[in-house]
Amino acid sequence: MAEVVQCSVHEGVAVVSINHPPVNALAWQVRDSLLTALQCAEADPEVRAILIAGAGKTFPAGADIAEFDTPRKEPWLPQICTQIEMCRKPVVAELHGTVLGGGFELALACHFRIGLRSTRVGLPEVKLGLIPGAGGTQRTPRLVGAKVALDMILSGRILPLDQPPYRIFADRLVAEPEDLRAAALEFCHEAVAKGPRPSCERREGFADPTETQLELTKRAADEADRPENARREAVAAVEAAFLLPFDAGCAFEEAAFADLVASDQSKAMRHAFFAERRAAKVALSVDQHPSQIKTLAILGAGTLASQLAVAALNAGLAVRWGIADPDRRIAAWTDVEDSFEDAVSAGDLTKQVAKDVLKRLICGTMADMVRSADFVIRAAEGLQRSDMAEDVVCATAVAENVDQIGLRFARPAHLSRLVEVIEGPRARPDQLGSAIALVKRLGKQPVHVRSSGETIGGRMMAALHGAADALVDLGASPYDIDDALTKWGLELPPFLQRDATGLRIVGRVERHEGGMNWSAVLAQAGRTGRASGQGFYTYLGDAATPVHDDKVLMLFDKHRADRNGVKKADIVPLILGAMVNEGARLVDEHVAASASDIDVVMMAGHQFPRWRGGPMKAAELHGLFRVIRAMQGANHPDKALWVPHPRLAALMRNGKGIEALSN
Ligand code: T1G
Repeated sequence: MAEVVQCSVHEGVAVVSINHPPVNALAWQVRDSLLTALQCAEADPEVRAILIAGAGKTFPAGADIAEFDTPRKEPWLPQICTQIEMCRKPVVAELHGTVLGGGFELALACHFRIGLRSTRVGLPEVKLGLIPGAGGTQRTPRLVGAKVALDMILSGRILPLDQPPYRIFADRLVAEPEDLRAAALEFCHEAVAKGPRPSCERREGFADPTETQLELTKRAADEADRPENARREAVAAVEAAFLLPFDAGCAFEEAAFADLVASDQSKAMRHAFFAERRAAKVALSVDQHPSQIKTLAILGAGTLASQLAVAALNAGLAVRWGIADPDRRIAAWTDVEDSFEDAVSAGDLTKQVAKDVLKRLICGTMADMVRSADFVIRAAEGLQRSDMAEDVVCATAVAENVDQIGLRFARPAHLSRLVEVIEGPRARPDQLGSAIALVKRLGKQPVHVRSSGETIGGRMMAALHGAADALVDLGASPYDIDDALTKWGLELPPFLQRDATGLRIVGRVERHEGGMNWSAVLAQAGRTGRASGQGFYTYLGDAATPVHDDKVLMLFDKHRADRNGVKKADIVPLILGAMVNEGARLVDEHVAASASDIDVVMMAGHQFPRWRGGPMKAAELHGLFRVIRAMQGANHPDKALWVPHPRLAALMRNGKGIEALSN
C-alpha cells in the first residue's frame, strides 16, 4: 500500500505530500505520518523550508468523518497544527481542489499559502453538527475578522480562494496546475528570508474591536433560538478568539468540539452525509457506463413541466419541450422566460447568460421534440409513449403506474433536491442507470425505489399522518401533536399541513380500519382549511395566524369514545414508531434498499430536519427500545402503526442500529 505521506527534499525544501485518496481526509494514519514527517524535516539540517501538499485531486478536504464514530486516536489535528505553527522553519501550504474543514485549518496553521486560482476553501463543519476543531475558529477570524469568519463557519459554504474576502488566505495564486509546484518551491525559497509567520500571533482581523463586538453580539442573538447547537457554539468560539489568549481560545474550541462530536445532532448529520452518498451510488452498481445525456425532451405542459425545463436549463442541458397545443407552447415558453427574467432582476444571472440559456430551449410537437433527445420525461398525465429510438429512456414524472422508469421530483421541481427514481417491474438496468445519471446531472439527490409507482416519501408521510390521526382517535389534541412535532424540529407539522392543502382533498384519503377521518369530519362541518379561515385551526387576521379552537376539540369528542388522551412525552416516539415501522416494511418489501435511503428521502424532500438525521436515524438515537416500548403501550385497531415489524424487533433484540436495516 502506497505511503499516505511521502516526503522528499528539493534544494533545501522538504516536500511533504499527503496521498490518501479520494479526498486526502486527515485520517489517523495520515496524521501520524504527517507529524513524523514534519518533525524529521524540522530536525534535518539540509531543510530550510517545508512545503505541505496534497496528491491527486485535492489538498486535504478535512478530517476523516468516519473516524468520529470511533475512539479518537492521537496525534489529533490541533497538535499537528501547533507543530507546524511553532516550526522554526517556514512552512508553506500548496493549495488545490477543495480545501475544507481540517484541511483548511492545516493550511491556516502554515505560515504561508500558495494555491491554484481554481482552489475552493471552506469550513463546512456545521453541516456535520460540529465546529472547526483544529483552530479554525481561532485562526480564521484573526486573519479575516469575525464577520467573514462567521459567514464561512455558519454557512459551511465552499468558497473561491481567488475572490475577496477569501483572497486574503493566499499569499500567491497560480493559474495553471502544471506551474503550481515550481511556483511553490520558488515561494518556499522566498519564505526562508521572511521566516516563520505564526497565524496565532496575528490579529489584523480584530483591528476594530467595537465592530467585532457588535458583530458577535448580533450573531449570538441570531443563533440564540436556533435548534442546532453547533451554530451557537461557533459564535461562542469566535468570541473566545476575540476575547481570550490564543491557547485559551483553542481550549474553549476543543472542549466545545468534544461535546458536539458526541452529540446526537452531529451523529444524525454525519449519518446524513454518508447516507446521501450511498443513495447516489446506486447508479454505479446498476450500470457502469450510463449514456451521456445532453438533450432532454419534456412532454406535456403545466407547472411541473415548466419547473423541469428550468431545472434542466440551469444544469446546462438542451431542452426539447413537446406540447401538442401551439398556443400552450407559446405560453409555456413565456413561463420559462419569465423565470429567467426574475433571476436576472434578482441579480442571480446576467441578462446575457439568461439569453444564452434560453437558446437551449426549443418547443415543438411531441414527435419532433423526442427525435433528438437522449432522455424523455412525460410531465403530464395521459400522454402515450411517442415514437422514439429503442435506447432512449422515457420516464414518467407524474403520479401514474410505472412499468419501466418513474421520476418523482419533490416540489417545486426546479428548487427541491430530491428525486425518487422508480424502477418499475419491466425496467432494464441501463434505463435505471441513465435515469439516475440524469438526476445527478440535474444536481439533485437520487434515491432508488423499486415499485409500480408508489414512493418512499408517500408511504412515510402516510404513516406520519396515519399515526397523527390515530393519536387523535386515542384522545390526543391535534394541537398537542403539532406542538410536540414542531418543538422536535418538524418544519410543517401534520395538521397545519392539512389545513394548507385543504381538508376536502385530504378528507378523501381513506383511514385504515378503526380510525376516524378527522379531516373529513371537519370538512363536513364546514371547516375546509386555511383558505376558508377554519380547519383544524382557526386563522386570524391578515397574516392568517393559526390559533387553537376548542370547538374542534368538542366536535372530536362527540366522535371518539376514547378521551383518555396520550402522554405528551409519548407523541414523538409514537409518531416515529409508526414511521420506522413503515420504513421496516418498505425495506422488507424491497421498495427501499435501506433505512438510510428512507432518511435521505425524508430530509431531502419532506423537510425532516437534517440535525435529526431523518425518521429512521432519529428513532435509533431516541432509542429503539424506548420507541418500541411506547408503541407496545398504544392500543389502536390499526395494527400496522404500532405493532413492531419483525425486522424492527430483531434490530432491538440484537442491539443493532438502523444501518443494519437494508437489503
Ligand atoms: N471524511 C471521510 N470521507 C470523506 C470525506 C471526509 N472528510 N470527504 C469525502 N469523503 C468520501 C465520501 O464519502 C466518498 O466516499 C468519497 O470520499 C468521495 O466524496 C477537525 C471536524 C470534498 C467536496 O465536511 O464535501 O474536518 O462514497 O462523493 O463529489 O475541524 O466529499 O466514494 O465511499 O463527496 O468530489 C470537514 C466533506 C470534515 C468535506 C468532494 N470536511 N466532503 O466531493 O466526492 S470535519 C467536509 C465533501 C473536519 C475539523 C473537522 C466532498 C468534497 P465514497 P464525494 P465529490
